[in-house]
Amino acid sequence: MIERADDGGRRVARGLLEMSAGNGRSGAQPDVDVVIAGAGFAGLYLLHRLRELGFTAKVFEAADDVGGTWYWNRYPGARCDIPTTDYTYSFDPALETEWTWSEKYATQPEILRYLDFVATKYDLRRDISFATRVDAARWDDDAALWRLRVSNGTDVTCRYYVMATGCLSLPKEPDIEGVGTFAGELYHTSRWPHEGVDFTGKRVGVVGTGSSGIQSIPLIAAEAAELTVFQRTPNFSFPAHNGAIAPSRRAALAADPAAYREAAKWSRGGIPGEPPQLATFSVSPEERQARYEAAWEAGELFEMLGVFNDVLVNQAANDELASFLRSKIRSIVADPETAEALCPVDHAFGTKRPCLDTGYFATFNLPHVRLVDLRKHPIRAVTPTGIDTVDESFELDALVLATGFDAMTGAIVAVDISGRDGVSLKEKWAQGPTTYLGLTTTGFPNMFMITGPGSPSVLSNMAVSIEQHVDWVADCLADMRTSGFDTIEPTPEAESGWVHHVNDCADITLYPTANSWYMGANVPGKPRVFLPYVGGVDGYRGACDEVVSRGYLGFALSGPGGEQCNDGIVRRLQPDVAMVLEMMAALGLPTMETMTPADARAFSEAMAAERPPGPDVGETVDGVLPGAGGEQLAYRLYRPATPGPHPIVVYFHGGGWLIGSEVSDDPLCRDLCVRSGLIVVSVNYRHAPETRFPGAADDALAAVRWVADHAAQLGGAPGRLAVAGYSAGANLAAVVCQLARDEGGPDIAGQVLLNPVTDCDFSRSSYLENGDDYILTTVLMRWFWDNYADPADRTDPKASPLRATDLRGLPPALVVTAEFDLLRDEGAAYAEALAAAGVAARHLPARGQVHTSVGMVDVVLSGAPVRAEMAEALRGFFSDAR
Ligand code: N01
Repeated sequence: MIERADDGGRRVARGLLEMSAGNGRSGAQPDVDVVIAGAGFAGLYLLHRLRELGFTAKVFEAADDVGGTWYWNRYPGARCDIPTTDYTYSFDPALETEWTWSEKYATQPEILRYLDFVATKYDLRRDISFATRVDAARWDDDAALWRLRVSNGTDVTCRYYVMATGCLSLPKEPDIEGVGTFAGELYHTSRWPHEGVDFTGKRVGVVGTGSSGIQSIPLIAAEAAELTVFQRTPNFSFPAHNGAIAPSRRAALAADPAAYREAAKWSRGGIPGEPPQLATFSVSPEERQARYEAAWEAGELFEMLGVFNDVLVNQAANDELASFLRSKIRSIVADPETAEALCPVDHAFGTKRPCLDTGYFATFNLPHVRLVDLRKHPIRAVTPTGIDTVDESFELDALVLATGFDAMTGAIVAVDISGRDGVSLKEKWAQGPTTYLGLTTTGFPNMFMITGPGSPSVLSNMAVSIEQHVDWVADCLADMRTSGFDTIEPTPEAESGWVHHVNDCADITLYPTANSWYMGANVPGKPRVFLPYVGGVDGYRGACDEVVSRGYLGFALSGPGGEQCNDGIVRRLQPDVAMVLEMMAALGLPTMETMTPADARAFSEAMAAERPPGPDVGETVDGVLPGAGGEQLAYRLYRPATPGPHPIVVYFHGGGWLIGSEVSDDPLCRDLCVRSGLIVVSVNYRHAPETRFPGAADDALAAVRWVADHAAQLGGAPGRLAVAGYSAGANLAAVVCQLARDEGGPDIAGQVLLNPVTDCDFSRSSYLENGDDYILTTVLMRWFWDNYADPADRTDPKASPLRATDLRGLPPALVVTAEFDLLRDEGAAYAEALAAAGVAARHLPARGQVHTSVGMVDVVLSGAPVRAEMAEALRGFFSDAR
């Protein structure tokens, strides 16, 4: 039964009100329940699952037999590069006992034999039409079914249409001039002749040095009389160390197969193992080197990608590993010029699919093997007799194109698919694919993709990801049948939320920096969007499961059983913010309002001691200045490394007027200083409850005046001053701007307010929505206010600047609000009120952030663009700033 959870999302459940005729349907019955395109790993398992569930299903497969990618890619050296113990079905324990893999990385023939064994064991072929393609698929809304045109001339109707067509199945169109004129033997690695090719005594050229090229080149070299490798982009590769299956892995699997498979399902990449904990520069250079060497010896992709936890997010960390890998290439390849040409330098390690090889680099030490660097010597054209580069002609008997695929979307849009209202999928995806969970796409009801764009797919162990998708689809169809639904379609909101999430995950990594097929960059004219989901197999499975447990969140369902739509977005927090919240929840930290102020301060300091320090600035200077009450207030000045004098930003820390000091937002102040190129002076102020309202506000004004008066002594530019602050500190910054306007200066050029407290009203929506779950809670905020100001004082504009009767003439402002912050709405209201009063005010909503996250420098990477805008705004207040 579909659980119809009430999650606060919009939900329409009409029960058994509308029978199929009432839905405007013709009541037509399809030929089969499900059509599956493709009989590879995905199509075979889906057929099996559907049969078990009692659905009728038909598979159409373009090839003459089962196998998918393993049917087509028969080039010499073709193997998987995920350990075969893991690159295997896990759905049937009996199957696992009946099949034993012979090597760490099985060959293509062995994997194809395995798929043949599976097809035979479950008698799958009787529902598969081979040598038959789905050419076109049209959704018939009246009949609520798909009408397919199939290459054998028949038309087929089905209720559900599933594309199990593979991520890397449509070869990229050869985009080398003259390739059709070549009179010798021409091969593409992914369309290799079944009878094999004998290169003995031949002059062979290979274009392409991705996984296919790197696997095949050593074996082609072993036969050919001459081999010329035409390389456009050198690739990172390291030895597969193929051989016997690692005893440790075999033992772990044998000890408890079910637990092993379960661990794979909840791992990052689909192979059991803990995510890396250590950062590259947290260990000594010697230990770093030792770990790199160990990963090199392990010969496993995920060992290298996860050798440290920051390889794919931190450029400096990536550079370090890339240098190690380049040093290995130089140590293997004898000719220094060839070695240099083989060293990848134009992309970060991992951002293009790295390769595992067997003797690839050493092949270039053979006397009959030559590398042509196409960056230096581009191909002019393929000729009937070989290849002409701009400066040389190569005579070839055979030419091998290892030039890759139109990845992830190519095979899907190769079918002429039209959905609701006749919209074609190709048109819908013209700017890049948009999906919900990589499984479905709005406007195309009852269509599913196995490992589609927006799912972990190619970044994971495909076998595990395929099983998860197949299980999700099969379970979904069974749930729908039980509940009387027969159409399912993702809502626009759910889809756009998922697209945001997929991009958010990619944007905090280095992946988008490379011209890779992950980005669609290998196919001329293909839109540049990051295609797979980088949030991990575990995180992804969690999201898919959650969608189901929340009553198919984000899907509209209908059928004889009525209609249902729990609209909503399954992942709304920025991925790194979610990670921080999970880690904090796991620590089970006490809440501050349960502590004394002294304990809360000590706790806060202890937490601050654990965070990354933030970037280096030119210098920091600690000093004191006189506060409003005669006490000395500590300050820390952050000076940029550039020559001054610079304008000055006076900054006020957060902490609910109770907690913190001039150094408590140290990483944020450093970051703002570096990004803006301005001096930042972070000033302490007297805290509540020892000093209640308006002590902090008076100190803030005194500090700003002192800094203005002493700008030259501080090395700053006199008369050029802005203010900034975070949370309660942003409240003080806003208040200071009002006081300076009304009480004789100084002149303030602008204000940047990060998640400001602007009002004492707790009834706004953001309090109701975000008051419990995101660190700054309603009870904590109440504790802050209670300690700071008497109820009668709280409406004073000096405490609640939003309540000022006149906001005209205030300095230009940037107000940042976090989406999941109870202060969000009062911040937005302040920006709006300022703008209404004629102030040049801009509101920057920080999507997916919480109150504390934007300031978490080097922890919450998704906060960086927000901080960049804050710095830009500060700089903009002094448009001629040096
Ligand atoms: O394709 P690729 P692939 N002129 O796109 C070059 C999986 N796989 O078939 O980088 C000159 O990686 C192109 O150069 P550039 C695996 O996920 C797995 O090798 O675009 N050169 C590149 O060097 C893999 O990533 C396994 O500058 C041209 C190469 O051709 C994915 O499939 C085995 C060119 C294409 O590399 C694709 O691998 C094989 C041109 N006009 C594949 N056009 C295993 O399991 C393209 N290139 C081990």
